[in-house]
Amino acid sequence: MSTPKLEPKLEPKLEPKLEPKLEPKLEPKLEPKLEPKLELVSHLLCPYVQRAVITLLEKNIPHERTYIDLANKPDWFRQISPLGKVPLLKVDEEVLFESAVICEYLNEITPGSLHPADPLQRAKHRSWIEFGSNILNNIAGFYNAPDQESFEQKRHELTSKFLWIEQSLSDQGYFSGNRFSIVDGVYGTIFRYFDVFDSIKDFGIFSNTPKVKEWRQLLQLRPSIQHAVTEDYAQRLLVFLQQRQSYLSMLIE
Ligand SMILES: N[C@@H](CCC(=O)N[C@@H](CS)C(=O)NCC(=O)O)C(=O)O
Repeated sequence: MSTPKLEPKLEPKLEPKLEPKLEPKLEPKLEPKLEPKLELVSHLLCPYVQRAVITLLEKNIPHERTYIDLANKPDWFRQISPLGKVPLLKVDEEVLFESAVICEYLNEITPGSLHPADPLQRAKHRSWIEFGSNILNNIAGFYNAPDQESFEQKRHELTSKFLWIEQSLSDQGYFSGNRFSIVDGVYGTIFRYFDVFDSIKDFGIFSNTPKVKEWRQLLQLRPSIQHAVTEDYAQRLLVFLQQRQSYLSMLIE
């Protein structure tokens, strides 16, 4: 009897388990992120320009400033300024106009914020910034008033505007506490007018607003506010006021 030939028991051949072949993951090649080139088109006396400069300085943002003569606007400026006004911010090839928009943009592209985090508080700051623009119109009315009667009326308007501010100010230094915000910068540029008006005469505009007075003094110390204008700003403003041929001009000796 022949024994059946035993076939050697073959282990099933294990194919090595094939992992799906992965393509090496290609990371998008990171170009070094270039900061946009910023150029602020400015005017030496413009308070709206100063708002943008203060934001640039507070946020330490590299930029260039180009000053133009608004009485003789260059063609290149007319071609890129939809409202014919400064400030303009050139961002590489793009152009932004309106100081509020420019300040918000600069605030957003950099770390930290010069606005409160809370939406309601932030909206309130924006309201009082708008109020600041309204005060600037009153200031223009004040230095352009042709006679004593209209001058007194403008003086009264300014006094009542600051009574509103008195009621809205915090008790802790800056507008809404101990942190400097865009709204503080806006009023820093407004108070700068009064430094020159005070050199002409005491018009008593802050007589009943002790908190505003203190705030004004604090803002005078802020380097960004100090450096938002050239050193000859006060002298330039005085010459500008003299040229108004207004009631105030006549008070300048
Ligand atoms: N709402 C504008 C106001 C800017 C503005 O009035 N700028 C003035 C100079 S302070 C200006 O350029 N005026 C044009 C002109 O005088 O022709 C802003 O906030 O940027």
